Amino acid sequence: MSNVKLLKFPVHGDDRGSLIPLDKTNLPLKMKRVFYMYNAQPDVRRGMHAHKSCNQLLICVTGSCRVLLDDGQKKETVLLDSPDKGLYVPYYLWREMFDFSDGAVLMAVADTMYDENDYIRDYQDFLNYYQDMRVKDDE
Ligand code: T46
Repeated sequence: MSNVKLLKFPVHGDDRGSLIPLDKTNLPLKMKRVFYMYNAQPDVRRGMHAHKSCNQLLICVTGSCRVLLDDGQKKETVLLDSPDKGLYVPYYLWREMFDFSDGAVLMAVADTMYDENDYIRDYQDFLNYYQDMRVKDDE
């Protein structure tokens, strides 16, 4: 799907364990905010929205979960099951996170501050809002 990136971060490991640094050399966005989701039940679906401007990098730092991405025409599901995998999700994609493993922690790095007005939480509104973008893509 266009502009979605599945990144693999270099791991610094030794006999003490592993470490992954995230900074401006490997982040695909300018970080303004970090949040993380945990205690999600296996049958729960989170997300279910798109954004108007907020790009994000999603990393399942513990456990695993799946992320469904939808551009209004195509859908794609990505498994995040390792802390060295980062999924870059541009603002205009509908996203749903599900299939959380026991103890999963999903971290998001975002390039905007939190603003509820940036969310499109209704699927039909999402299709309408980005309709012009899809028409241009088809041309
Ligand atoms: C996204 C996916 C991947 C805040 O007060 N500040 C924040 O920075 C965030 C992210 C949320 N909240 C509040 C708003 C809600 O009352 O926390 C509550 C749960 O947020 P929400 O229902 O939006 O959570 P998710 O898991 O459905 O979505 C989140 C992000 O909100 C969203 O930007 O793309 O993770």
